[in-house]
Amino acid sequence: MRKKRLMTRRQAIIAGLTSAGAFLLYGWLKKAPPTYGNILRMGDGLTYMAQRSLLSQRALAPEYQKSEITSFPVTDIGDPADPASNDAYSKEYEYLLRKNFEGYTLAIEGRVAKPRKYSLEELKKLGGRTQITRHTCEEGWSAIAEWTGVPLSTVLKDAGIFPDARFVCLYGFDKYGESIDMLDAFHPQTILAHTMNGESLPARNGAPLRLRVETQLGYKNVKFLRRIVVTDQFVDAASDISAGWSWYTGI
Ligand SMILES: Nc1nc2c(c(=O)[nH]1)N[C@H]1C(S)=C(S)[C@@H](COP(=O)(O)O)O[C@H]1N2
Ligand SMILES: [Mo]
Repeated sequence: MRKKRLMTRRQAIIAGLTSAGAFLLYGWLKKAPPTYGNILRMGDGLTYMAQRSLLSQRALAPEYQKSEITSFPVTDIGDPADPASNDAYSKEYEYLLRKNFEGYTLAIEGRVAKPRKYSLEELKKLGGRTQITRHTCEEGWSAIAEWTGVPLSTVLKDAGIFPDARFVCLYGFDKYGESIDMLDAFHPQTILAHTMNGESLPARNGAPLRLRVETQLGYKNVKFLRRIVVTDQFVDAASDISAGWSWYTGI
């Protein structure tokens, strides 16, 4: 009688360990970054898995006081107000900039029930969030600014994303693109910013609309937004301008 009970307990422990192993393996697979398997993007593995395991998925990036706001260096690939400075700036952007973005729209398409275009006014009516955060560029500088914009989650919900949606690709008027996963897209500090330090976004900081994704390094913050595409599978939206950096670099 006693022996039988012991056996049962041992079996239970073995069964428990086996399923714990399976669970861990499953957990690991779920934390593998979407670039998994791409040799050039191997560095994503460590950061993605470590961050996704260690941090609460809702952890907020630090927010600062108005007195801590700093200036932003001019580090861009050219001045969008002077499209001749770089052919990445399209004629379309040049035209909109000259008209002070009258008639500008942001397109949202892909895995959404209502693909559509939003004017800036329509976006602003959806709601807003203001945050003073630190932008950290992978090239080694950082700067603090106050950003106001509409949460990306609000826009995604308004467009009616399908349950199979997994990634959000964001494209600028220049030849720049990035994709983020749904955790970053639905992060409360992930906003489409139209206002910087209380004034409409200056051209060089991404007018009329830029992404602020405070959980990621600088280059994920796509400026001059023109189009958002929701996908059900991983799309490495990085262009030749941004492709040199890891897909995922959580901070
Ligand atoms: N469309 C677009 N977005 C972009 C870039 C770009 O060249 N084009 N550069 C990225 C990089 S590397 C950084 S550090 C920030 C710089 O933002 P800032 O110009 O407001 O300082 O924008 C990011 N977003
Ligand atoms: Mo950057």
